[in-house]
Amino acid sequence: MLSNILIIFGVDKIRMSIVYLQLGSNLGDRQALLQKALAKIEENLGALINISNIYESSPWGVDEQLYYLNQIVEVETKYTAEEVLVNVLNIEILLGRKRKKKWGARFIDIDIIFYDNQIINTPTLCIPHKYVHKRNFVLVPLSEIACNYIHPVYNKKVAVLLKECKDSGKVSKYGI
Ligand code: PH2
Ligand code: MG
Ligand code: MG
Repeated sequence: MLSNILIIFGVDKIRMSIVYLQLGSNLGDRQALLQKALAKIEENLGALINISNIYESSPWGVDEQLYYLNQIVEVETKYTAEEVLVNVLNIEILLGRKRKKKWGARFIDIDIIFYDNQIINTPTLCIPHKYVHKRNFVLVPLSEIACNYIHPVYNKKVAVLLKECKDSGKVSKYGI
């Protein structure tokens, strides 16, 4: 009875969170894989609030790999950060990802960049992503849709992190 009353007055409203995800692909039909990943994210996690352009980027931190396509998406979700992680790992598997070695070439990679303004450090989860501030291929698309977002560890806006980033990797809009 009490729970019915609470529902009528909207007290049961689910608290939604904002999560920024980074998509990357450097194998197969890269653009189609990003598109499929977006569809699965919307189906399994929640509404896509903002989607950056697709960028092509030189491989960061690895030698002799093909160029990546990268994109950032902002998602409104009812899931916790841990649940989002489980979900995106499942989507990666669904889209053909096989984990062989760290930073190996991949059909699809989906990384959690920010989750609200939370700082999480567990053996399985590091939020914000630990290399956000060091990677042009993340900061360039991210600054398109979240330039004023404040990185909760460095206390700096994404736009400032991009300006200060020393990464010399190439990042250019794809398909234009
Ligand atoms: N992902 C990596 C390693 N290097 N380089 C680019 N340009 N884009 C990526 O998505 C990427 C990378 C590990 O996840
Ligand atoms: Mg990654
Ligand atoms: Mg990953």
